[in-house]
Amino acid sequence: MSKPKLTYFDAPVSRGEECRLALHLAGVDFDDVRIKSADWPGIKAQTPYGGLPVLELPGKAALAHSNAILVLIGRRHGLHPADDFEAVRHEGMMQHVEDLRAVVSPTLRMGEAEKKAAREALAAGFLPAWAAAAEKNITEGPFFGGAKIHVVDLKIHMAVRWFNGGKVDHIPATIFAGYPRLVGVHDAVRDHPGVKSWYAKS
Ligand SMILES: N[C@@H](CCC(=O)N[C@@H](CS)C(=O)NCC(=O)O)C(=O)O
Repeated sequence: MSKPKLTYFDAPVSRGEECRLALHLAGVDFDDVRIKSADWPGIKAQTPYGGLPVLELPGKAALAHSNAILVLIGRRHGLHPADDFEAVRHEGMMQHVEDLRAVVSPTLRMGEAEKKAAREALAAGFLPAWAAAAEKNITEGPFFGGAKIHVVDLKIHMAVRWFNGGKVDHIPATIFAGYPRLVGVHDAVRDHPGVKSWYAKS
């Protein structure tokens, strides 16, 4: 292996896409390996913790867990704060996105009636509380830490994008509309030239 390799499912979403975006913004030439869901059972046991994404660097053991991967990319390429206090503030927000995924993802595997009830309950309680906490921690914008984009912003963007436009059944398309800083981070990432250039090529 001569260059970094990022392995994820064949979809432009979630933990894998935020790592792809980070590598792209960092200017890293990487192998973007996209696996088919049907191949996953044969690959799972070879990954460090049984999940994707996985980042492999030449000559090193495979790395896993999206936040750990993002922090490494961010530290090496100026996309994570050098100040240790501000870095942990960013990492706290990154964990907040993982908390959201941990609560919402199980509904993907539910039958229709159970899913509807679970998601309506999330829309009434957990999701507004999650958004309010995120909003409170975002500084003056447009990005989480101010004027500059960091890996945390990619993660926030991906989380908000998941719900935008009513893509998640039984969750209103406007679920985050009352949180202007949160929506502002999503929009600032969407409009960032480096992010646009990734979607122009993919
Ligand atoms: N904490 C891990 C979670 C990894 C994870 O659960 N990834 C999902 C895809 S987003 C996955 O691999 N699902 C298949 C499985 O768990 O078998 C991370 O942040 O990367």
